[in-house]
Amino acid sequence: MSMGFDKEIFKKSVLFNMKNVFRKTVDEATPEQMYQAVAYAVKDVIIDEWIATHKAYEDQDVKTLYYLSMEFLMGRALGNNIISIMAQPEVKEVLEELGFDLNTIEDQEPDPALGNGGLGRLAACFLDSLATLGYPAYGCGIRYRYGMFKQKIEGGFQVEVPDDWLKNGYPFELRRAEYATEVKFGGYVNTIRENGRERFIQEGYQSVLAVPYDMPIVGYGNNVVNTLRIWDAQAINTFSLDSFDRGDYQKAVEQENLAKTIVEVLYPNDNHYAGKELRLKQQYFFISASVQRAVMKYMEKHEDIHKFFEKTVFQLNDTHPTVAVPELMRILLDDYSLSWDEAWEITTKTCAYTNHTIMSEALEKWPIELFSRLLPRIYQIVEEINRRFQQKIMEMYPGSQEKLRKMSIVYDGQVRMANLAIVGGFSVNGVARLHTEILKNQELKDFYQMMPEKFNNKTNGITQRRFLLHGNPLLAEWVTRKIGNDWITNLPHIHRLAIYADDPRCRQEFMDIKYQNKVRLAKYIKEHNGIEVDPRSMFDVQVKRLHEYKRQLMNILHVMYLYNQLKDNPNLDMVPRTFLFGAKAAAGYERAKLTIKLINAVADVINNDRSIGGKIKVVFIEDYKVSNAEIIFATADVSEQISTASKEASGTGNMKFMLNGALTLGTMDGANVEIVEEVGAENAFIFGMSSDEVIRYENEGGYNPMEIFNNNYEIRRVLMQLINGYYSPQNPELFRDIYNSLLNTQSSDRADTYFILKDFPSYAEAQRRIDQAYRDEAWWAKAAILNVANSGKFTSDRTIEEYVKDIWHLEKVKVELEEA
Ligand code: GL4
Repeated sequence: MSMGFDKEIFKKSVLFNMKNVFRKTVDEATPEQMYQAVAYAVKDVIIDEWIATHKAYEDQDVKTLYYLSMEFLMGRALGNNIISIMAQPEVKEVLEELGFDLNTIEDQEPDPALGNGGLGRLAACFLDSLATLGYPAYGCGIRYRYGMFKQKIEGGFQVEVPDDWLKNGYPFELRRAEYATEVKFGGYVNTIRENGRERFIQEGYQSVLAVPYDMPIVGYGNNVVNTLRIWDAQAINTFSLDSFDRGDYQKAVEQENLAKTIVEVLYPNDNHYAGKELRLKQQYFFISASVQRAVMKYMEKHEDIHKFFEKTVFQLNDTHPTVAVPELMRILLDDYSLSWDEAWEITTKTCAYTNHTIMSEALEKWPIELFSRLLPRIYQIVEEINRRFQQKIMEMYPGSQEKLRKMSIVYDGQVRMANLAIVGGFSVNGVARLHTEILKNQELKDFYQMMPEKFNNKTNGITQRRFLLHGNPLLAEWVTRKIGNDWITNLPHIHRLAIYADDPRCRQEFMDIKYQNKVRLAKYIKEHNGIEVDPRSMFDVQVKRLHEYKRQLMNILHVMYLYNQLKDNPNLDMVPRTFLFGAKAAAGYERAKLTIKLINAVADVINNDRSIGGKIKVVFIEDYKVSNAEIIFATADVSEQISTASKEASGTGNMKFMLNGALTLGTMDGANVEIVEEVGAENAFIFGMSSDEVIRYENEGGYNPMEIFNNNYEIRRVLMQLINGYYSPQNPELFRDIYNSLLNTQSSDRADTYFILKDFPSYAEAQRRIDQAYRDEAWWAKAAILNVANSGKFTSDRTIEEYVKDIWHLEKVKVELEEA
């Protein structure tokens, strides 16, 4: 129990909020109202720590991290906040006394889903770790009116439903109108002479008012509360327009519309750039507001803008926030009248960039026409950054058009954001060892050769507080009973579990907990999808965004192949298995959506075939999101991490599965490499081509999937079933596009771009090894426990400590609460 937490005061606070917000007593309250009242009561506890934290930061004049990100996939806050203030047992009791169940109350909260997948969830894990470790940090992002769409499955197809997460108000957020900031778009740049210098001013622009909403990020048991600041857009009051523009009705209406649309919706693309103008507006909107505020905050307490970088660091979460580089330059040049060299030194000592993908379709490149029209002054600055950088290239590589072509920031009519991020900062990092090596030796080779000192690796991590302590309470209690509870803030200590891996009783306890968790998920699936699953079967799980490179298709093709074997031989000796899928496809990604339909079509046929004796079940879990992820990870026996080697920068789901005792079935890709290194190859199932082999085929050619099709009967049979109506009798042509993607060369693309057929035989073979291994219960339990025991490296606490040491250079702060 936390020192400051008083059960009776808390109870009164719940009753007070119920009355004050809903004019109700607890007996009349719905679970949703109870959730709100409890959330307000928890916020009330947090607020004092929040104030104390910011006072400590001010008193100690700390260096502050601004983690700039278009996405924060937070998941529900209530349960985690209760855990972080160490009041879970007491809150549970209070609720029981009032006639409510804590889990039911937690389930009332909408998932704030202001992110797509791994990249946004990583940002959320980082905020948790920063607060728990006591580092001064802000997350800065956008308060999307609609977050990630909700997924419904209708007739096997994905249907996107808007996510109206703010419908009932969000109790944990705080509107901070006093920090509202103006952001300007469009118009033109004028120069005036002032004290013998040229000054640049933007005129004829439209502007919006950025209004911040703050959410508390509660450190675990340490009184530290950091802030996630997400910006809302509001129309600028017509009366505050320039006198020239006053009464310009047209302009007022346009500004109103701009404000309305700018934060309307999160773009639902993962690892894909759509090039929409509104997206660039979103980027500049939250970056300009965040950077302006960071500078103002610094200047409140400091005299000398030249030392800005000593107290501030901006981490750019992928290239989406890269306009921070020219925006900071603009403020230093135009508002603080610094020289170019002074401004450049400050900017490049403040900004650092993380690369999260090598997928070429994710590379952000804005047409000059669009960029300069929307951000005229920013574009001027980018051009000048580019001019000076090209000069540097020419000094180092005289006459090399090749180097200019590859590294220029403005080139071929486009502004290349990755190049700008690399040039405008002091650090470039990848997110797993293999990924960073690929950046250095392939994708960003020229930059690495020119500025090797900037490059470094920071292997991703996840927070054990959400993905074990909150998500898997049975296992968390078991671990604590065995080894004590310091794994909660020091995950490597979980290695002490290793000795229990050899104890038959512990193995049994562990597998019993897995079973209980399967029962919990089975109940969820029954309630939400109406499908029965057998908790005694092996759970083989692939949950992540749907993307061709992640190869959900290979997984379902293998299920089809297994089913064929069972049909040939109904007595086939195999361990009963439930294949679970969960994935959202970007709304415009047709092939990904068709893959969802295929999974559901296969599920329909197999789940209704009594002749196979229930040996295979296939379940597509609707609306995969952080809150159901927590209960899915807890159930898994097999963790499917089967991306084409070199394509998955890191993956983080892989770590969440490992922490919950699933064995990895994976390629040597992303962080899988390091997972296998920690747990030992004998406790994982590795298959497929290496990234070197994949890259060699990509560069030199020589892969022909048709050869495999012609020579492998089993594969041919499965592929034919895609086009002969086996799974779509009403419309045999339905899956033609998937069939074509594997076999036919389309325009520029090689057939089977992601080497599904190439890796299929070794994948099927690894699946056979799993079937065999699972029969040895003792062995399996041991390997599962060893996965948990060796997951210590993959805490985001470790990742954050590495960022702090190598990039951010922050100091830990202690927050003491005054006695009430
Ligand atoms: C991603 C990568 O695809 C994923 O491998 C990685 O774990 C994650 C966080 O670093 O970033 N990049 C993009 S884009 N979306 C992701 O999830």
